[in-house]
Amino acid sequence: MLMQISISPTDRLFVLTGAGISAESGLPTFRASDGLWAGHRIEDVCTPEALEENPALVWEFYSQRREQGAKAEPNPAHRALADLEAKLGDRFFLCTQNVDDLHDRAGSRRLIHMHGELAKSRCEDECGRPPIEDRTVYASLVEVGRCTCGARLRPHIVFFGETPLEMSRIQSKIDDCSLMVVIGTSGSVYPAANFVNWARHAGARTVYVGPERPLNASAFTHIVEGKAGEVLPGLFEVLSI
Ligand code: BV8
Repeated sequence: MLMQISISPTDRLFVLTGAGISAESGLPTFRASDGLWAGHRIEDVCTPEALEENPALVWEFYSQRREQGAKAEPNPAHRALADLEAKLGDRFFLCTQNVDDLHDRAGSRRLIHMHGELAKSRCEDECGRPPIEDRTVYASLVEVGRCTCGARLRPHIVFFGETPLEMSRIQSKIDDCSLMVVIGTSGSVYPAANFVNWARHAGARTVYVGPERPLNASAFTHIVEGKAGEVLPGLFEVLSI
C-alpha cells in the first residue's frame, strides 16, 4: 500500500523540485553516471569564471540543454503538482532548482525557478535590463544575441558562486509552510539542500520523494521511495473538512 500525504484545510505546502522530477521526461540529471556533469566539469560550464574564460563552451552547454529541453514533455509528476496547485490555490508554492520549463508547461503558476531558466537570456554586462525570452540554440559564439545595450547575452542561469533568485520570497514561504515536500534532488547543492532544515525549524512536516535517499535524508520526517512520475499522482489526499 503506497503511503499517502494528507493535506489538512489549514496546511500550507512548499514544494521543492530537482532534476529527478524531469528524469521521466527524458532529461538527464546531474549526478547520475550518465548525467550532465559526466560530460563536463562544473567549473568549466557553470561558473562566472567559465563564462569569462570560455563563453563558447558555456553557450555550447546551454544551447545543447535548450535543444534537449525543447524535445521534452511534462510527465505525470509535473501534472500532479499543477493539479495540486489548482486545488490548494495560495496554500501551494513551488520552488524548482530546474531550469527546464516543464513545470510551466504542465500548468504550474505559483512557481519560482531559483536557478534561472533555459528559455531566457540576459545581459552579460548586467546592465539592468530584465532577462528576455530566448530559446535560440546557438551553433557558435558569434551567433549569440546582443542586449539592447550592445553587450553579449548570457544564459539566464544561476552559476555556482552566484546568488539564487528570489531568496527572500523563498525564505518567507518556507517560514510560513506547515508541510514541505522535496522531490527528485540529491541534496548536494546549497542553499536548496538546507530548505528542509529551515522548514523543520518552522515546525513543518517534511517529506522526500525519490528513488534514492538524498544526502540530507536525516532531515526528513518521511521518505517516499519511488519515481516521481509513478508516486506523485496518487500521493496527496486533500482534506476539505
Ligand atoms: C550560493 C544551474 C550564496 C542551472 C545549478 C561548500 C559547502 C556548502 C556550499 C558550498 C560550498 N562551496 C560552495 C558552496 C555553494 C554552492 C554549492 O552548493 N556547491 C556544492 C557543489 C557544494 N552553491 C552555490 O554556489 C549557490 N549559490 O550559494 O550563493 C548564497 C547562499 C544563500 C543565499 C544567498 C546567496 C548557487 C548554486 C546554483 C548552481 N546552479 N544549476 C543548470 O545548469 O541546470 S545547480 C544544479 O545542481 C541544479 O540546478 C540543481 O540545483 C543542483 C542539484 O542537482 P539535483 O537537482 O539535485 O540533481 P542531481 O543529479 O544531483 O540529483 C537528482 C536526484 O533525482 C537524485 O537524487 C536521483 O535519485 C533523483 N531521481 C532520479 N530519477 C528520479 C529521481 N527522483 C524522482 N523521480 C525520478 N524518476
